[in-house]
Amino acid sequence: MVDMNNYKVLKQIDNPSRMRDMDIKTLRELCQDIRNYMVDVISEVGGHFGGGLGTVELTVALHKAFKTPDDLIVWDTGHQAYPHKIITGRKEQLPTIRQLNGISGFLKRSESEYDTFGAGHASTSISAALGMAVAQKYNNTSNKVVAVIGDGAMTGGMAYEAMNNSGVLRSDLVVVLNDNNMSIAPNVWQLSNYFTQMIAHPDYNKFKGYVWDMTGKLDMFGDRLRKIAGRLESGIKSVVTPGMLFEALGFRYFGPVNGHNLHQLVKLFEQVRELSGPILIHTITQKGKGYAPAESHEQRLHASTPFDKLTGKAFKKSGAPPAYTTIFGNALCDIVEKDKKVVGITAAMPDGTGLNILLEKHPKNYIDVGIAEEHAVTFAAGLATQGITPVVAIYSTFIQRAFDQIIHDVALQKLHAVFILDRAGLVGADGPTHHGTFDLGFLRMIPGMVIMAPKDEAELRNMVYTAVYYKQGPVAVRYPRGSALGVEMKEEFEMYPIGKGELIQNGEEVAILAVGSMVDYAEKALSLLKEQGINAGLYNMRFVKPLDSDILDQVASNYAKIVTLEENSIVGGFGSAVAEYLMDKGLKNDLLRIGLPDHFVDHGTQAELHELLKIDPKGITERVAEFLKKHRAEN
Ligand SMILES: Cc1ncc(C[n+]2csc(CCOP(=O)(O)OP(=O)(O)O)c2C)c(N)n1
Repeated sequence: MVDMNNYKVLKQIDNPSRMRDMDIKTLRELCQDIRNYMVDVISEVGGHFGGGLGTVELTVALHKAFKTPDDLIVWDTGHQAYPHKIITGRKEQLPTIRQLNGISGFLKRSESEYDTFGAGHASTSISAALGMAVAQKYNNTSNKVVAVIGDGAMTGGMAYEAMNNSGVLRSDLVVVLNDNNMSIAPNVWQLSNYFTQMIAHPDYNKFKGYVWDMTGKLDMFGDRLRKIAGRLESGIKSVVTPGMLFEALGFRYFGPVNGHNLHQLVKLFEQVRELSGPILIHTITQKGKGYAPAESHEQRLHASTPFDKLTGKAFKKSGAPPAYTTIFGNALCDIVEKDKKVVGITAAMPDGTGLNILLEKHPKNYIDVGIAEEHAVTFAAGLATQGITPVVAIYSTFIQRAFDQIIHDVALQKLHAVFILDRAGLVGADGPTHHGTFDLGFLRMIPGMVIMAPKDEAELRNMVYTAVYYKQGPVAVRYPRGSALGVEMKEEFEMYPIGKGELIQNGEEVAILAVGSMVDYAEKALSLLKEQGINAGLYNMRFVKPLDSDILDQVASNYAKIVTLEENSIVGGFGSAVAEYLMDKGLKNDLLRIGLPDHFVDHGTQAELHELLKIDPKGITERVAEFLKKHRAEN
């Protein structure tokens, strides 16, 4: 375990106020301590990493120049806020990050007064910060508000909606654009090409000092240069500043500035703190800064399980079956191999979704739209109108953003789009912002939607195929994060009949109807129940919509008691669908719905959370046995 005495300056920092008396030299040492501490701890416990290494100077400079916690810093997404956590009273808890009962990997208002706004999903910071800035007026206060947003998060439409509104409202708001030219994967931000061109422009280079000074009316270059700059203002600025777009939206633009130059950042932030109106500071940073393996790593070590400090290589569990993500990626590649009218779409997550495999093998059939889930879905709808089959691979939690697009742009027009929802269910360490626990509920209510959930990787492969060739409307396939079960795979695809499940085992008295990841747990629970003399039946439902009415009718007549099992919120999910079915038909079977509770679930490993929530085989067994006992007593 790491010893805090190894970090001479950091060990003195319990909150940012102590830092405000320190000179730049000591603060530079603090930055080095923060980097070392992050590498030492995260290499042992895992977590988000590259983003935070890139924001060390930004974080220190912001907390030095702004009077936090009265001044409010809003971090976008939150994965880059580890340095912020470290200097705002949570350094001792860093080794617990993302673990059960430990601190969160993202921002959380309940965790610290310095976490002004919860985050985890991208592109929210400017909207939230603008709300806080406007609130100052109603509260008769004048605390400053700063949003820090990455270039990746800037690909999300909400950031532009918020900037547009900021320009109109003209509240005092500082936006720091943390531009490292990376999302998780290389960023697909068209504006960064624009910036690069602008910055490379010879006129811009010649005059950037003047322009930089003049646009912000700062003291840095003295009066004389400012006069010259003033004369050049309209000419040069309109031609060559990278900030033209932001200025058109009503922001005063400063930059680009080196986001690792602590001295310059502190001065700039101190001066900007005294200005009013919307301001945008464009900082150039390097993801993974200061840690060689991250600097040279393709994805800048965005996040990692525990890793070797020297090489940056993750310690991998050997022998685990392939991840569901990989099974999907390979299945789609096999389909695209033969059918070039099928196109994979990702919202900035090629590796996370398995579409990196498609990118490598069939780059023409791969499209990354940026962190823009809403756009991804309507864009897919457009493709579908022209006979292309879009396969939109977005995590369950992130597709929440595109709810209306699925209804209005896809389902209402009966367009055939395939939604591949990885990370459905509890995702583990990323916690409540990332658990995929609502998709069955919010998709099930949409007319014409088909929803499948595979019990294992062989079914996933066939479901991807079934979804692609269903052709009659929107289809979703949802599956969990992590390794598959290791079952035997066939190369040829099988088309599943829509709305048909399968019998796994006949039983007496009680039948368990399970979907997706829960089928495996149910099979294990059957053996445990057997030990207690309970002989339960089991069905793998495969489809949450349409439900298999044949199975439901049979089960309702053959079993007095029915248990539904899903890794989704119990509210409105699969169990609710079964309850509605039984009620509508006037069937009076006793029903137990097992799923995720109606509250947000914290972080922890998937196994810990399953156990805690009693949806692991042991918990399921206990709940089924209790249910039988209770109803036997009642009858
Ligand atoms: C709505 C949404 N989609 C996808 C993600 C997954 N995600 C987390 S961080 C990230 C990249 C963010 O890039 P950037 O804002 O540039 O920050 P950096 O890591 O480069 O500092 C993505 C795509 C997310 N958090 N939220």
